[in-house]
Amino acid sequence: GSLAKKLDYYSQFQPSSLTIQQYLDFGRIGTAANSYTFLKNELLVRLANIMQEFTLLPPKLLQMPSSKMVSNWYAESFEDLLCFEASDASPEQVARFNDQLTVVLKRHAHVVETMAEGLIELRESDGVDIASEKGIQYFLDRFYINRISIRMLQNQHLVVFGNVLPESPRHVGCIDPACDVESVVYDAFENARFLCDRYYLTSPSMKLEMHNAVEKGKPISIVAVPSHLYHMMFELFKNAMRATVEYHGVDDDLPDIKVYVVKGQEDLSIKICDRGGGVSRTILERLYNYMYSTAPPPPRDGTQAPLAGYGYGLPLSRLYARYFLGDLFLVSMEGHGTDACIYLKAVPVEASEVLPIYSTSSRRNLTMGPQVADWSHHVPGQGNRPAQS
Ligand code: W6P
Repeated sequence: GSLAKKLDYYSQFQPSSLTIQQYLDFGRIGTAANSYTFLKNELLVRLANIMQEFTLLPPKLLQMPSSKMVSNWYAESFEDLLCFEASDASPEQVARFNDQLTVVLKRHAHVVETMAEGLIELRESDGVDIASEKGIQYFLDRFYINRISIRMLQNQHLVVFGNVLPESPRHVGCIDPACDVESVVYDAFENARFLCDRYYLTSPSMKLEMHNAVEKGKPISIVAVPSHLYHMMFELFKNAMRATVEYHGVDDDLPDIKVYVVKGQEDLSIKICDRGGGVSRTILERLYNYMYSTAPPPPRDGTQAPLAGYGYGLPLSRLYARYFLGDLFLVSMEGHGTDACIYLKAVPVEASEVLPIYSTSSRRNLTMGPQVADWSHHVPGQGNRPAQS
């Protein structure tokens, strides 16, 4: 139909990735009309690119009711925004567009939970083979970073040109041009500690060291989306606290969680070190795995949910870091503890959006069947198998 034609059309274009500096400049000197003209096209491009990839998911997953629901939300939003394709940038159209964006944001509010239900449905219906699992992992990383980017564009427009209020007068949309890293760290720590105390009746303390290697002795501030940084820190603190309390026991003195924040010429680096006994590399790998980490939601019957459920917190935190060309790593020593590192671009013109592009190589990554091993090693329980062609 005509929707499929439009999808084909818009998915031919690559998304235009913006730097955090461009978001900032546009929020300061841009006009509602310009923002509208850019957005109505860019949102269709970003939606179309990921909708094409959606169709390449394993058929079994696509048939699940939850996946169908999510896919329908994307189709509805794509259609809703297509209505503005040919219209001018008059104040009336811009106002209508803003109302539409609000509807779209709300429609997609529970995409992550709903996709997770799809994975549970899939796992319960039958086992998932390794190839589909790899495809799903590859897809979800791209799908969620695409979603982060679309919500960023919409939020930014609605705060700057619509009637959504900014967090503070300093904010430009959801960007803080002078984000005070120390206060975000304390805020995340205190809130994680509150949950930890409530659950275990104890919690470790934090020792924080700040080092500004660029402007010596000055507080560390960067241009950033504070909610993204908070999300990552809160997640890492919950995990570090859980490991610490569970490893040492609620009756023992708990070793501090050590945090280092360093601002260099290029990178803002944050390291969170716990002495919670660490995890093996086998388990560490699983912490980022959507399929492994998909547990039924915590009980809503008054029994307390665990502090850190290893839900999607870690894989999503890594996507928040990667979104503007940063990254997140976990380094663990089984028997000792874990270091979590976040890197963010310290220079706003270098912090550019990382966006998935629909292409032949993404198609290949999603649809390739199981590959024959090209490294030999012993797989426990399988013995030595005859070589495959
Ligand atoms: C652990 C496992 C983990 C994940 C993320 C952050 C910290 C930690 N500590 O033992």
